[in-house]
Amino acid sequence: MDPITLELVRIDYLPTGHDEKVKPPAPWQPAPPSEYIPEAQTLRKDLKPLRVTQPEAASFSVEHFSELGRLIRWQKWDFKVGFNQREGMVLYDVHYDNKPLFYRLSLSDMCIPYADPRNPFHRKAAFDLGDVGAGIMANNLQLGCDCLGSIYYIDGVLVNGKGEPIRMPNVICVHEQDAGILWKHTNYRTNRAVVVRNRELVLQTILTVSNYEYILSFVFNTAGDLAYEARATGILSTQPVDRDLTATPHPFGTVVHPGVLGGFHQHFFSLRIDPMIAGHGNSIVYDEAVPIPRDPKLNPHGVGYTVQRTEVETSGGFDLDTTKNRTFKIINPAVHNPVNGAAVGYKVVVPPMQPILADRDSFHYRRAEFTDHSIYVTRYADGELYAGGLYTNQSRGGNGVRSWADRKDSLKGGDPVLWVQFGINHIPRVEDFPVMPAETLRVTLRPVNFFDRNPAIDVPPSRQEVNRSVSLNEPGDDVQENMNGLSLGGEGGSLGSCCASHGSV
Ligand SMILES: [Cu+2]
Repeated sequence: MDPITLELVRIDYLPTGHDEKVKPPAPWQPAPPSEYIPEAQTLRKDLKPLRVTQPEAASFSVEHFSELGRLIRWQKWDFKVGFNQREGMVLYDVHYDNKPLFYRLSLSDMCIPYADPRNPFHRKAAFDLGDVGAGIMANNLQLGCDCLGSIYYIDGVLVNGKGEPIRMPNVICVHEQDAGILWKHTNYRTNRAVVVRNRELVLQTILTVSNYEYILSFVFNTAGDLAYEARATGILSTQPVDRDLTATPHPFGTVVHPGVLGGFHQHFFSLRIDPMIAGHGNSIVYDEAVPIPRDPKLNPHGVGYTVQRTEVETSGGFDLDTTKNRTFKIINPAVHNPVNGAAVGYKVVVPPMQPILADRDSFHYRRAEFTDHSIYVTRYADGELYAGGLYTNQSRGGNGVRSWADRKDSLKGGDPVLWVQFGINHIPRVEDFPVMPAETLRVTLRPVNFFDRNPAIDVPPSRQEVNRSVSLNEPGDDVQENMNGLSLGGEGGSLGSCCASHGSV
């Protein structure tokens, strides 16, 4: 359609076979339904309630530092939370134990380029933040549904298409969760065990962009880790496919239901990290573990390896290398760890990602400037917040993190910004339909020689008096004594003592 004259210009018929040929229109062949709504299912009946209760309320506090601004304190962490139309949830001024860590953290963009090369599918490449907006598409999160336990909700205020302010209720939920064991040791001489559970603070937001959902969270723990988690769920973006084509695999997608093709596509997320590890003046380095050559005196058995550090001195794009355990770190070269003298830092634990498959001359590649490297490093510049550029809609490239990195700015004594790309190549499964179980990805920012010991050493150990867990074993079961959390007797304690107050039982 010509958007000015509103005239119909052309109708594109979809290719529905294995090649680019288009068949003439034919009567629709009805397909059986496949619904995700519970009313359409026979629901299983053997799932018992699992309730999250915090009888003394949650361990975090929230201060309003402005009408909309929130300052959250939890387990030595403090940070400010913002919310905007494009990025949704943003964190500012992140500290641990009053030590500065991050100036600003946000998801900067997303791109989902599709594999089908045929007209009109070749256009499919969604920029969920740049084209649509993670803030404006944020869900109104519901108690007991999207978040369990004791929840604090944060509203956002955005602007609608007429320039009027609109309140976006419950766009961020804040809660604690138990994430299994954080650390444990049993002294094998005394049998005394100490167990500390991994309590996490989660800030979650969910966006719906037509068919798809993204569940996006910042996750803090008591050991100084800050993770960014993305869960992809919702409904695949599908296209019609001929019903008689199931004998051979489709070259550009997976048949997920009769007549329904889930096209291959890549998901790319770009997390923007503006660091202030122990203050400003940070550097980006990567460490690699490499074998050392055989040497008759030093390495006669050929087993030796060491770690080599490379400083990123100019802006650019970088890749992981699992053969070298290449690990990117943000360090403060002016601040040294009191234990070993190393520059204090945080490492970036990023899952491996296949770079964009569209070729370098394609519009997918040119527009999605962040999809070709796991790491980009730029020198801070005002206005450079979004990895795909300011205007992704109909962009032709030339504005985004690849272009900024190409300036080859010196990072010496500078102000680096780290862009961490992660994602999946989504080859759909039948199990992804009619609604997809979440695919979860996590980037973790983890202290390296930042503290003078395990920062979670002072977290109170796990105790049955507090946790009040319940044994499901019947009296007389062989394992009953091990399960009750109380002393089994015996010399120097017991396996059971790990969870009871030491010395009191
Ligand atoms: Cu997908």
